[in-house]
Amino acid sequence: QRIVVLAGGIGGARFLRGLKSAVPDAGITVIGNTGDDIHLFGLKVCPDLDTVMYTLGGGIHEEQGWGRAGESFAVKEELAAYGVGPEWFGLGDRDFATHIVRTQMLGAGYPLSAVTEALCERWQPGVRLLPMSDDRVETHVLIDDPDAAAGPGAPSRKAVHFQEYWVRLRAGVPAHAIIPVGAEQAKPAPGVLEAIAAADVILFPPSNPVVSIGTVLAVPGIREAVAGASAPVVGLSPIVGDAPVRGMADKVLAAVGVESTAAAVAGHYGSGLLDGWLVDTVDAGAVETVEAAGIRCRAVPLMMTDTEATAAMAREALALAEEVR
Ligand code: GDP
Ligand code: FO1
Ligand code: CA
Repeated sequence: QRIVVLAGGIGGARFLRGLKSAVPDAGITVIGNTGDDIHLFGLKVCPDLDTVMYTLGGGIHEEQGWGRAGESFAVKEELAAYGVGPEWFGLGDRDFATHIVRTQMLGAGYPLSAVTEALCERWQPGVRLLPMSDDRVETHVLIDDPDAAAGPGAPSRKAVHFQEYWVRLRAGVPAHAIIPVGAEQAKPAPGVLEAIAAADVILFPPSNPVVSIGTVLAVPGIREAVAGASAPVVGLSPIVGDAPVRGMADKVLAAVGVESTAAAVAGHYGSGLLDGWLVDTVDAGAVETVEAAGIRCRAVPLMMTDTEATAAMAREALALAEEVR
């Protein structure tokens, strides 16, 4: 069975661990979000690809959900002693090695897809991990400019990198727009469209619908390929009880005018994209609304408390895919 999963970081990675456990013999291709990528200290950091790679490869910091287990921060402290920031982004010593290898290979001319494959040689995630694109795409967020000069005609807003909005500002200021800079010119990475076309099932894990899955879909050709695929497309809601299970997805949903409910997120993807949608049992009341929108919907437990609970979610998603096939 060939399964394609569009994934962000933590929500995607944890779901994938359950999916692998549920169907150990499946061929899983992950199309990872690279809109969160950031250049720091001359190094290219790919948070969502690394979160998937470390989680499935056994190197993740489990409680935190991102970064390496057993991490130390000597390099960060030394950089700070030179007054070199940003101090708000926590790159650990072990993690730094990944970014050094990646940046060195990119500098030697390898595309990100080849570099990711090389990094996965070590981690053996047990899935084929593809970046959505080899081209640079960087999500920026339009916020109010606190330093804006007053007066008519003066610019009052500015765009900041997604990580600055998410990590430094903790999504605590209003976001007026989410812009995947470079997406329009980006091409899907080699293998992405082929995997979607050849898939038996396409899954949207409970990843952020705007800045994770939304960014993958913003690469021209990917949304069209998913919508046109012969495989059923089934998603799992990251919103449970009208709030994100973790993180600040409600803030970026508001920025694109979508309510933080399981039904609204399904409607945001739409029946043009989704054939099936899973909501948590606490949101059973949403099933009717989603089905009225032309998307088959079931209410099942959606809390990824451990691998077995997550595997059960994956089995439910695959069962729903069979129903709508
Ligand atoms: P990020 O890139 O690290 O932010 O991770 P993703 O985009 O892949 O996933 C983030 C989303 O995962 C958040 O919006 C959470 O609501 C969702 N999430 C995290 N844990 C769970 C869970 O146990 N169940 C569900 N349904 N969603 C979850
Ligand atoms: N998230 C934080 O909240 N604070 C950090 O300092 C931080 C550092 C970091 C370093 C490497 C990495 O791969 C991820 C890191 N993250 C950090 C997580 C990451 O920025 C976010 O989870 C996602 O990109 C948000 O979708
Ligand atoms: Ca992310």
